[in-house]
Amino acid sequence: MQDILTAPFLVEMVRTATNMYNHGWDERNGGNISLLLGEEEVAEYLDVGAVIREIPTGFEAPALDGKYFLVTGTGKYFKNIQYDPARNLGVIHVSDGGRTARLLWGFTDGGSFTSELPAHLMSHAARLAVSPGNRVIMHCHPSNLLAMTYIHDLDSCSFTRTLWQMCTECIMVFPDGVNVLPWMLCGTNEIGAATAKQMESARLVVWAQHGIYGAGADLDETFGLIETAEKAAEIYMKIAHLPWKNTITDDALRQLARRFQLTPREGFLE
Ligand code: 2HA
Ligand code: ZN
Repeated sequence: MQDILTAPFLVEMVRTATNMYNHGWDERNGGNISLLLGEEEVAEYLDVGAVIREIPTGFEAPALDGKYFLVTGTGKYFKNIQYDPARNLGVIHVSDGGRTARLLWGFTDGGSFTSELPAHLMSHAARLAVSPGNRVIMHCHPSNLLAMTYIHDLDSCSFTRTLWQMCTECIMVFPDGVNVLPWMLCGTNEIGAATAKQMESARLVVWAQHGIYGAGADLDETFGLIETAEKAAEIYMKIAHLPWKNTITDDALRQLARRFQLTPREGFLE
């Protein structure tokens, strides 16, 4: 059996969490990540039958029964993941129709998976249904996206159009746009179900006055998705209070879509 600390998925997780912390997206214990792993991949590093503990999830996720995830821990600081991955991360095997998480590795201080596991697992199920290559759900608190939810209309169409107008790359990176949820109590099955519902039509879901969820095929892609949306929000926050002389018009956005053969979210352009 190889040392899991050398596994490419673990190395990439540590690098990504560190990078997110360095971007200021994950203060204190803010943020959480889950990465879907293949059984063969896990079996190279762990005995999949050796269960350390069983942790009840408090919800059902039948579509994910039998699946393995590398997840961040509840109350753990992204800042510290790089110094002690085994304490701050865990590998879980979802069983019992999603009701139980079998801990196979990690959370060495007796800890548990992220408090946002419902939103993560329900979002994985929603994204896998529309995009079978999806592996990552990522949540964090980027300042400009958060700031924008205090001053911008929370309608998903209008929020998306503003982001698309803030830099030319945006419509290419997230042609499906962003969906916005109003403020809701976090850590609950309710916000999990609401997030998963929004994940059916977009890979980015903003939680007003809280943060953002992103979904993607790998950690790099998902990081890049959030990075691009946050960059657009940063530009918006720099100019929102100034008179605008120019913008990227809907016609320009359509030209981009044609040139790069993308289908912008239906009904989001006028
Ligand atoms: O505690 O970000 O949403 C981690 C969070 C909760
Ligand atoms: Zn959060």
